[in-house]
Amino acid sequence: MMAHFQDVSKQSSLHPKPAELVSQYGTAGFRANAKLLDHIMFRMGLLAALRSKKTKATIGVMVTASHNPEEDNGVKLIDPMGEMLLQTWESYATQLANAEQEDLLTALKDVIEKEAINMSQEANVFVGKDTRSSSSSLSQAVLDGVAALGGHSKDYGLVTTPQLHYMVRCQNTQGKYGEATVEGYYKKLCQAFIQLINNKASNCTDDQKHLSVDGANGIGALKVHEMESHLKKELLISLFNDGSKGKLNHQCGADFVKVQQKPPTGIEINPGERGCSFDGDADRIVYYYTDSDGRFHLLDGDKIATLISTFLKELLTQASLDLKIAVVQTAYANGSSTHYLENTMKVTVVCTKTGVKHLHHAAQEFDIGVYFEANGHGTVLFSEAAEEKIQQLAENPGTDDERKRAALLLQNTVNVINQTVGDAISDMLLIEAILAIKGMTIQQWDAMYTDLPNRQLKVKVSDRRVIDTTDAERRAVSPAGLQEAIDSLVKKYKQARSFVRPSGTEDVVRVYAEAEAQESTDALAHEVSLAVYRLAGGVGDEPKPLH
Ligand code: NG1
Ligand code: ZN
Repeated sequence: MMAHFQDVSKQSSLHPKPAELVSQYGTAGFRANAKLLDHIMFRMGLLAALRSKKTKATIGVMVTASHNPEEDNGVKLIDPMGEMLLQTWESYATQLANAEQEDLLTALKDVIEKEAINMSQEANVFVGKDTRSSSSSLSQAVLDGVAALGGHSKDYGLVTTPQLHYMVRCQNTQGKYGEATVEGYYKKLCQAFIQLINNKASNCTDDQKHLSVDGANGIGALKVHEMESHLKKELLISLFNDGSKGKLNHQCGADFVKVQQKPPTGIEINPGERGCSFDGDADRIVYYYTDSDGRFHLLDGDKIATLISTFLKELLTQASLDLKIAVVQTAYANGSSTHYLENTMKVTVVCTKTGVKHLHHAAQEFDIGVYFEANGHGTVLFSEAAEEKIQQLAENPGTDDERKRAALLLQNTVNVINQTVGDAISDMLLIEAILAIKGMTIQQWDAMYTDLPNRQLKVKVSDRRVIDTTDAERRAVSPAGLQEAIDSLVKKYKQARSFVRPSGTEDVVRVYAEAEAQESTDALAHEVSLAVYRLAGGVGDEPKPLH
């Protein structure tokens, strides 16, 4: 045991912490300029080894900063079932990351003691990285950290975030979830996709099978390309922003498209054709098309959740299966989507705080939990009991044809979905299958409900922690007077709603507004930004009106 700590001391001096740097394990792990992350990576290697010893299972470490600019990087840990790291361990992550060089061993021993970790237990860690130029040396730092505690690691190299989550779950279920290889991932998803597509409404023309994909110049592009041969020409993909020339996430990718509400650069797409954008680590997806008047239409995470839950609900009815389905959203969900889900579709809707872990946990409370952030991160969770019921029905020789067809469709839907985390590739395959089965165009999908105009803005303040929120972040409890100010601004407009919260991934306060018309939405977003600037310690220039 002492030998381990000697190794840690020796190795950690090769990954020194810049003095006085303070970092926090936020909404999606650590994220910062890549130059500030080497020590954190090493220490997350250490922490992953400890987490593995504690859980007696394989743990994942993904090196990525998702939709952030190329210069940034980040790291997140993956728990045994492919889920986000347990919340109590997030504070250990923060403690380890912030320990000054000479205090690292004390911080490490503190975790070991608090968690009563048996240090003679084996440790196994899977490591993956995105395509950022900094990712190679940073993932090496993670591997060094695992090795310093005598842990074993497997380096998956370039993979999407959800692929690494999938690997971890496969490994810890002894292959029950699938084979823990990239090939195994394509096989599982594509087989299910092909089986689903066999139920399509009519013979699809090549036009209907065609989809333009914006790979955000990131890892998703490489992986879509790798997967193509498994699709047996049932989906014809034109890949744009594949990383061969453009910069990662620059003027492209899911975050750009969602926030700017316009198509990415570098994509060619005719009016009416379907396009979609991944983010930098391929755990988010949004769809879009341009109509014959040249108007851009975005189908975000809310539209995706609506399409998927409608499909599942229809199948449950056809299969006469009594399973409780719910949709989990955040405050960023468009008000129209919530209204449609509750009043037209009559499904339960739950609102949680921003951050996938919150949505994931809420979704686990139901037989079938569909969760999506408006930005396109989401998936579907099936309880074990739900999966069993579906399987029994599919395999029961007494089941009549209609029920059997629905049960088989449900079974293949379960298999095409990555239940560990939101997955752009898996979501794309499911959406394409649903559209084909229902014989639905993207315009028809878009017409399920009409989004309220909405706007997201950022305000810089000197310390964003002065803003505290409640009610799933829909109301601010501090600083004094801010919520009252927002309330009176909202009252000025029809169908209006607005809220503010400190970002967990950027040093800004986010402002969200929606209202009856785009102009009033933009005015409201601006007025609320001003209120934040004035009441929460804004820095730099005062926010300017949008028009
Ligand atoms: P923050 O920066 O906390 O708003 C953003 C997204 C989250 C989530 C995380 C992690 C919005 C408004 N926020 O968090 O939904 O995806 O990044 O990537 O989209
Ligand atoms: Zn991402």
